[in-house]
Amino acid sequence: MKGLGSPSISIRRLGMLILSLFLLLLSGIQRSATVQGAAFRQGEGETFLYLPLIMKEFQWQGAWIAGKVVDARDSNQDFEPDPIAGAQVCTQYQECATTDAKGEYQISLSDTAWREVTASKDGFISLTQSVYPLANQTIIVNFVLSQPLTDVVSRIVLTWSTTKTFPAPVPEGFVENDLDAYLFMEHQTTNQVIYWDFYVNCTDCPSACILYDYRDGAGPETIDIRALETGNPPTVYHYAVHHANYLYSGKTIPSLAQLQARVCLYFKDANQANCYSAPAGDLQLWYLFSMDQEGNVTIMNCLSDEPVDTEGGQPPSCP
Ligand SMILES: [Ca+2]
Ligand SMILES: [Ca+2]
Repeated sequence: MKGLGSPSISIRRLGMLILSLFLLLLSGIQRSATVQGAAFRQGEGETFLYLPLIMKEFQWQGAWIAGKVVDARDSNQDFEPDPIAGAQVCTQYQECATTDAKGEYQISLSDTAWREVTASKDGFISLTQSVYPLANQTIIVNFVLSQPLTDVVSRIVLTWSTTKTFPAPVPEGFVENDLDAYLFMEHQTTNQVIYWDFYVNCTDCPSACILYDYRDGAGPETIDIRALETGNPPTVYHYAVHHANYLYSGKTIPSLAQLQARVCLYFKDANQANCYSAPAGDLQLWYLFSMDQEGNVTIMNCLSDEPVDTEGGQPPSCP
């Protein structure tokens, strides 16, 4: 049926107008109410619009971002990162908190809009992370800060998230968040691999060492390349992150990306960090970069399922 004067068309238009107004209203009250169900029914010559509906009570109690700010180094060599007191942690809206003696902070928010959170402290390189706060919940955002490198060629800091954002339950008996940092040093007399089971003391180590290993939690696992090796054939460095129990669990535990695995790279005399997040995908090894003996870095940033060769020190490759 055509024609502007058609009564049934006008009623439908009226219905659509009411629906539009309702949706507009709904978008405005989304934060404070949950609305279920809306339905149309067309009778003889008439259109009924059934508006809703069930309004669930919602009590806004607040939203928080909290966490810990630590130093990437282990100055007192207790195999724990040193807390940083007096660091400023601020969102892009200047909602700020200062860390206490344990390096801990908490910011109270007035809404759940997306936040960029920056941690800074004099003498350290600032870092920023993005987060979606949740109503009536505390989202954990930890920071591992490094000073600009003066006596170390490169510092590689692996972290992951303690906030469980993956929907499926983790099967009993599996540690779902044990990530391990690996540094392969290729083409020496024999290849060498620095990792959790080859835990060299940084004071004694001339070229590279791992500062921490965390079996679960959120890291950090920090590897320092203290001096570039010389010699022929030249050394090639390769850095990768292994999801220790992923294959073992039949890939039923969350992936590297779901654990929000993140690596920040620091280089000597640079006053900023380059940070990378693990690519999405159901593979166990994240090969992030290689570096030659001159310090030239090639970002690989791929996932693979190859096993970690700690015996022969064969470095990873992209599929
Ligand atoms: Ca320490
Ligand atoms: Ca680990």
